[in-house]
Amino acid sequence: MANPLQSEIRRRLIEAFTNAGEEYLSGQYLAEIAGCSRTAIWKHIEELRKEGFVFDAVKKRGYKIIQIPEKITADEIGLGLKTAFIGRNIHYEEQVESTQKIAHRLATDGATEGTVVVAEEQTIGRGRLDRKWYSPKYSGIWMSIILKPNLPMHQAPQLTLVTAVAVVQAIQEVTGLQPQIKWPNDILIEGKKVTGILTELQADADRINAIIIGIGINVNQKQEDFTEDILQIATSLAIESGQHVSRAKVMQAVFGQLEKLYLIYQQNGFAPIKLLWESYAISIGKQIIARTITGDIVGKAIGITDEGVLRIEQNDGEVHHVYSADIFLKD
Ligand code: BTX
Repeated sequence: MANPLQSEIRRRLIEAFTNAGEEYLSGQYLAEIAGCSRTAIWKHIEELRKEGFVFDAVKKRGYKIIQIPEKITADEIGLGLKTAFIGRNIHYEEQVESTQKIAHRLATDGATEGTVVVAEEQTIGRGRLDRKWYSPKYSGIWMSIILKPNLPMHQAPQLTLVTAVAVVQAIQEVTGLQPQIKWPNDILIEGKKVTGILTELQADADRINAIIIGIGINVNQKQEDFTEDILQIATSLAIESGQHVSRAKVMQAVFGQLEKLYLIYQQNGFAPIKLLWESYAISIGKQIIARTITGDIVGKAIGITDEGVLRIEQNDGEVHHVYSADIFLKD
């Protein structure tokens, strides 16, 4: 169904079902709004069924979508999406090495701001410092969002914090859970990691061409799905909420929250984001160990600077600024 006419019919169908809510739509009506025959509508509905959409079809009333597929499809993400640009252009793949890699290529080729690369599975999903990010099939959200902000390079790390706030709010919105942030990029529930964020830059000289924000969210894994090495430190939204969670809904919520915060950030700067970030931060006010590449810094996390840099006060009162580290809470 690659040709543009077919895609347009499909887009109109999805839009009609989005607007219809609980109502049934007749084949005749769908044919009219999509500008094709009823037979063509029927074929499109069969295609959607094959992709996992479940329709209720009632004689003389028409069709209603009652279940959306386990797979994430670009159409499913489009169904009900309210953003202006984030997630409007979805590049979907079944299996990739890393969505970051594809997003970098698309950004170089001129992809528009807000383009998202999403995959059902990553074989070489990566974290910071080339660490591994487990990204098993169909159970999480593995995606990279391309942003093109007009920012000096040193402010780019702030976008990791903007994203962390957006993900916390999206998880709250969809599941009612109350995640917390561990500086700079971990999102935890009950002390266990549910999300990692990896921000990468494309820049020449002092100009940012694009920022690629990689977000990995554990959604429907069960406890036994985690490998031995992360069993004790990882969790998923399903484990914490006790129910299956729609990945598409979480993605839509992330797009919505991120777009809102990104616009606030561009108009009003980092100050309002900083306040929100600190309200969700787990480590502020606590004794921590910051493991940096040059050694450990031990002290009290007293906040972040306007650049998003962590401030740690040592026992002798000296305040350190930490740009990159892994944080451990001292109990
Ligand atoms: P990080 O370096 O802070 O975290 C990596 C560490 O987290 C690993 O060393 C491991 O201990 C633990 N870990 C690995 N996989 C998981 C998991 N699924 N759940 C919980 N803990 C885990 C975090 O880096 C940044 C992760 C970004 C992932 C996204 S997914 C889409 C995009 N593509 C890609 O390759 N990376 C990003």
